[in-house]
Amino acid sequence: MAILPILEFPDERLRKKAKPVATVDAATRQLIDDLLETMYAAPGIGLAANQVNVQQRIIVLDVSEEKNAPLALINPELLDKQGQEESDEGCLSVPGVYEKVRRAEKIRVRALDREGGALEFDAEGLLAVCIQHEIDHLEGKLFVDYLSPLKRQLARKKVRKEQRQRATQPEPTRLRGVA
Ligand code: GNR
Ligand code: NI
Repeated sequence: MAILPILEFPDERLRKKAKPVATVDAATRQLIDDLLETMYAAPGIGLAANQVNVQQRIIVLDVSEEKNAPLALINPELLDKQGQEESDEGCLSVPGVYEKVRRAEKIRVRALDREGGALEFDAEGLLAVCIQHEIDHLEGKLFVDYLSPLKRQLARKKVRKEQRQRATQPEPTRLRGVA
């Protein structure tokens, strides 16, 4: 297991479109374990592989209160979207920034699980928000792309400030999570 460094806005590597996973194997499962460890450590409720510079279509999530419901989705696709809802979002790649984003309220998702088996399910609430946020990452899209140019500029400044503060703070007191 390993905690991997998370890329931060405006890193251009976050803009690459991640590639479909051709075969789900032991290396895929190892990567999923590392993504989950990195997500829990941050702490966050979701993480996409390309946030740690792995350009594969894999996302992990855990929206449970107890942080005991890890979910890994490989090659996730949105089959259907219904309704609209606005909620506050944060992103581990845009530390310190929280803004309202409008997303579909209910979604139908198709993906492979960590054994390579086919999954299809409906999601709503925080899980639906998080899955849409993570699939956006796989497309090279960030939640700040939905904001006005002014707010995006402010987000950029805020990330720089966070990075500066982190550089002058002792490691154990670092708090970067957004969960
Ligand atoms: O930890 C996270 N919290 C969160 C809150 C509201 C909407 C989306 C998210 S995802 C985020 C982790 C992250 O950046 N995943 O890519
Ligand atoms: Ni994110």
